[in-house]
Amino acid sequence: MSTPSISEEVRTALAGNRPVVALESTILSHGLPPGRNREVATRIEDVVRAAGAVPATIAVLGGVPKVGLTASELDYVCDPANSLVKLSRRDLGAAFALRVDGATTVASTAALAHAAGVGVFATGGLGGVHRGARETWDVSADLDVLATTPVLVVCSGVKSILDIGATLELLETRSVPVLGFGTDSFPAFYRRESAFGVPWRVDTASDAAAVVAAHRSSVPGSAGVLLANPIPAEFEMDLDLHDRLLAEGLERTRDVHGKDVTPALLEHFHTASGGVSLDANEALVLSNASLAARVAVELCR
Ligand code: PSU
Ligand code: MN
Repeated sequence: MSTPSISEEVRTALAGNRPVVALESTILSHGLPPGRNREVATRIEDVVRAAGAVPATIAVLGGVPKVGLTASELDYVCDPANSLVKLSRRDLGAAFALRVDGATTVASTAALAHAAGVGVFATGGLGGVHRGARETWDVSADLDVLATTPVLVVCSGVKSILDIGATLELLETRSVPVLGFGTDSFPAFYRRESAFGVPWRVDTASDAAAVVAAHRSSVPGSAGVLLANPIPAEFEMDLDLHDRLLAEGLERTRDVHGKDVTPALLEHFHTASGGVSLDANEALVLSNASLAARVAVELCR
């Protein structure tokens, strides 16, 4: 991996062993609509700072992997006119060599964060095993990267557009610890609970940090950890609306393939919910960013 270009602020924080939280850019370029994405980008960074950590949003600009974006770089990433390419980890070499502008997914953000020395990462939802994966083989590279990259990913579980049970089975197979934050149920993004439990529950940021530290230092061959934080209760989506959007979304995206599947499903939720899903998405990302920052602070103690 070519060494990422790390912003001055992030570099200084890392050198001083101060907390840093990595943030992905695909949620900005492909997960939220133009305009709203730029507002959310600022709010996420503000929330991380308020909790005492330095935000490091990650993207590839002109073929250069950037860790920590300036305000004008965030403008660039959020402007649909620049048509950023969605980059998973496998796309990074091509993006560097061909000098592409691209947004990083959980998989590529985690890889670049680790290369830069950042061990905590906040996002909205993790990619996972898609429904129908038995036929399509559609399993997000996010899972593979978590299994091989020593980064803590804080998210609100996975969307029910995915096969949540299969996603949890794969995380078990790949030895990725899954911690529920203040919950015994694995969260389903827009909903606080799914039909599935979590193997471990933690109720404080310091307990989460203690588990991450023990996992990293004492479990041979260990890699990433998933901390699943339910959406704030006041933003949880109504169950009937959720189920209707899900059924419609799956139906309408039946002919979509590859990396276009997840953005197409997200787009359907946002356009068909009259903004409810956008508010939910923003609320959960901010909550995850805040929690990630608190855990990063604890890890630096
Ligand atoms: N799930 C969400 N919101 C998102 C994504 C997933 O609820 O924005 C994005 C993330 O960047 C994630 C990527 O890493 O989609 C997964 O894409 P795929 O399923 O193509 O691996
Ligand atoms: Mn896929």
